[in-house]
Amino acid sequence: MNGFAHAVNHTAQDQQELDEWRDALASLVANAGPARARQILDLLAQEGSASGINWKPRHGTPYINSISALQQPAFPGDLATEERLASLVRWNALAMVVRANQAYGELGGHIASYASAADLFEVGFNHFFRARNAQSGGDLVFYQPHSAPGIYARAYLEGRLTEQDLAHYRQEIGGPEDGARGLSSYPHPWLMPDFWQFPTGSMGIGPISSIFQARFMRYLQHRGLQDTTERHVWGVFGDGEMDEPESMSALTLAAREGLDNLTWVVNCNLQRLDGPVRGNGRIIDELEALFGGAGWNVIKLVWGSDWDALLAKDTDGSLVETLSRTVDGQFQTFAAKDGAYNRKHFFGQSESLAKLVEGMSDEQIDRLKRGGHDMVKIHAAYHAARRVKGKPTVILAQTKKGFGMGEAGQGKMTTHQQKKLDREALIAFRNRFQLPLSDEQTESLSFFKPAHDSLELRYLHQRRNALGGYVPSRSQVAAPVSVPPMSGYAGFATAAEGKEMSTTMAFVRMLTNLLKDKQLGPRIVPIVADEARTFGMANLFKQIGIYSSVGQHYEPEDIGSILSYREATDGQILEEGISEASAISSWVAAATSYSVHGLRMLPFYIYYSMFGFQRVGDLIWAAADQRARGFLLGATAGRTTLGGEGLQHQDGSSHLTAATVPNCRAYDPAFAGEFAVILDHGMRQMLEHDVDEFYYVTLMNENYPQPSLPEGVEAAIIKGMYRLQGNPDAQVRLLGSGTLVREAQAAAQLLMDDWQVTSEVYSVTSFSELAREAREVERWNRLHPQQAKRVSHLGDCLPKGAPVVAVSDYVRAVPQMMGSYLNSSYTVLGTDGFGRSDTRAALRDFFEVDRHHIVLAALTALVEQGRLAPAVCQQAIEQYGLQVEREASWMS
Ligand SMILES: Cc1ncc(C[n+]2csc(CCOP(=O)(O)OP(=O)(O)O)c2C)c(N)n1
Repeated sequence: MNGFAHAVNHTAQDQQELDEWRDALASLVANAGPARARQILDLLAQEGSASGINWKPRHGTPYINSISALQQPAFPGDLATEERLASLVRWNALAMVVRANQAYGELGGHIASYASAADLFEVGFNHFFRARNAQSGGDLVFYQPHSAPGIYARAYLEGRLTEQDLAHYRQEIGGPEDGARGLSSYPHPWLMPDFWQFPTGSMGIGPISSIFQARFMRYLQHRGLQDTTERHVWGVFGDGEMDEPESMSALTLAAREGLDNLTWVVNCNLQRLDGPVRGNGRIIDELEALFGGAGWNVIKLVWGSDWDALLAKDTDGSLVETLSRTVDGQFQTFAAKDGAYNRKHFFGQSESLAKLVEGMSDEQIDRLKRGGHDMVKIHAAYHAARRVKGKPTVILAQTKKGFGMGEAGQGKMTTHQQKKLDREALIAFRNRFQLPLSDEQTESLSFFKPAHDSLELRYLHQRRNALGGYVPSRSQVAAPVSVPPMSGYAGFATAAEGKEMSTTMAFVRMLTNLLKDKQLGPRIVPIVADEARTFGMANLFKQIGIYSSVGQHYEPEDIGSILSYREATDGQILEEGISEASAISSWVAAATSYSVHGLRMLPFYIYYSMFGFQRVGDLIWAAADQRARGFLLGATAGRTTLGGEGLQHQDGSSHLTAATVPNCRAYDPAFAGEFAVILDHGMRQMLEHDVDEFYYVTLMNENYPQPSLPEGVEAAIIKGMYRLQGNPDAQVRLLGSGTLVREAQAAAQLLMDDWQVTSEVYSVTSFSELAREAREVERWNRLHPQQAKRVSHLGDCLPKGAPVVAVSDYVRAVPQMMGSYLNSSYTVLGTDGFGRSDTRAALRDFFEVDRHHIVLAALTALVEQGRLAPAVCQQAIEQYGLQVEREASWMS
């Protein structure tokens, strides 16, 4: 019985007509089957809109389960044992959080989220989540982050974590000191590299990542690199988490790509941190419409088995109708209150409702389960999801936040942050889940694990064996891929002999060459967010094709051209459209393939540098956590080099942010030859030497003559700087990075020609790498006062002596990060302030990073050292026509 039928006011005659139509549908389904019924409904829908009736189907169904009791398969497990196991996991998870907070109040942690998700996870662990092993690649599972205590508690029962480990939850520093593992607050592969695969702690990142992992499995399949047909991606996320733009932004892509290898379970406990997710509405309805509209298969898992009997008795539809108009804020209150309250305030709303529960005790009403707490219903939903073809599935599972925490937390506004339970609440929890614990064990929060040969543990291991092993588990075994010699693909750059090109052009040429390498070529994954043409990569469209799961169903407009837009199922380029969040998620999927699929891939994501760390910085941070390996190429880089594009496009800060990511190696090369060295080094580190780091390199669109690489500078380029010209006895030392090296070189010439000052010029390829090593050396020297002092590369290049002037196309803070490690006078010029559109020359004058300002800075430093007369600076200002009363770039 459908509650919506009652929305129309009608007479008895109308009712009869409605009943006839409904009976006709029922007999159609019974006699001709659901497929025929769907066909006829489709036809009616078409007629309904075509004939001017102007009818559209609602994007919603009544507030009941999508899978009826009749459709659900028999539960294949031992329900009682699984429920006992779930209760134990619940207890150990709770004990872990409460114990940690009793010992150290500041550690934090969550109980209520896992309490709501426990059954959703347990059914997955016992029946669906397959592990990777020698025979199969296994499933990928994204865990709701604040459910981590439950995942640890299960690993404890499985014998993968010890009691000592649990006792060191959120004590990642103290744990190892006590001979235990410290357990991360949330899933962090960086901190628990053999356990967690995917970082999900920042809301929204898990959802979008799971889509692109599922998509990448298809990519590997279609390109013939790996058979991923049997593997599945599972994601358990929060209903509040669905608020994040990242959670929602790739839903249509998942449907378009037909990702039936993806299932999301949205834990709809109707609460987020502060309160209800949609107090005045219903999040499940909203998500049903949204996912359904995007093309997903939607399974609503709203009510547990006990409701089946009530719904069967609901002959006048009043139960369904009442459920379908009760808002979430009210459902939360019902969750927080006992059976007597629910009898009075929910079932007491009408006579027919009250009748439904007449024979039930308050206790029984209290125990009426929501769908996400009923293993049989959960199993039915997962089972159906795994059988759907051609689209991803979302299971909207209604649960109670803090389920089983009783008065202390279930459905309470404050339950998210509840981490302490008093004696009474603990005993109530023990009783509620029938835990085999004495009062004393309960009060002292003892962890509990049944005997090794107990029915429970034998069952648990047997289930995991059947599913191929234990999850979560992260591996890092993948055969190395050898990198071809640089001379082959980058000889044109290392021996450029003054040929004009931009570093972006040089990159594209190197990439094109590398793609032809038999071993490495197929492992390369070029990724763009609708900017391939901007970076001169259109030639690759035809050469290697753009990946499309369906090929190309149209004749491209430019079919005759050698640059023709070619989509193909085995296409290599991932063209993600105008979504940097999608593109970086795709990059992460490829950059973690060595671990997730045991197959080393090499992704190059090239994008407008401004739309990287600034726009999707948190996704990059998660990539770092996940030990991603690949290249991020910030193109059209440099606040004064991009020219006309202006304030929102000119990047002056990405190198500052990149420097804060510990395993990101960031470079700002000036010349194509320098870039070749960085590319070669990075590829060897990641593909041959198994180092968990990734590379961020800025590329520019300014054309200029490219010098050949001087001999023997490779190691220095990687360390961050090398001498381009001049001698160590010069009066001043000039450092430039990126395109502004050329301004430094021009300034050296002016210093000599106009002021007879000698200078030494360095190309700084990475201020952050120089600073990192100098920091390390400084620390070592401080901690080893009696040993011979170490010297950093920076110290080697720039010993105490002549003044140093540095210039970059980034904010001053970038070169300043190495300032405290220098023993000489240090002046920094940079591009602080908002960018704006103009010519490069005008911009470099405006930001005071051009040759004239470098000369003035060098002369000023020499004056301050008493080596030149003060009047020299004034002369320079006049000679070069420098504006002295203009506001600073960061003020205007
Ligand atoms: C990007 C981001 N913003 C905020 C948070 C803080 N935070 C952690 S959990 C949470 C509420 C989650 O609610 P929901 O997704 O509904 O999950 P529940 O705990 O209710 O199952 C918030 C706001 C975060 N982790 N990440």
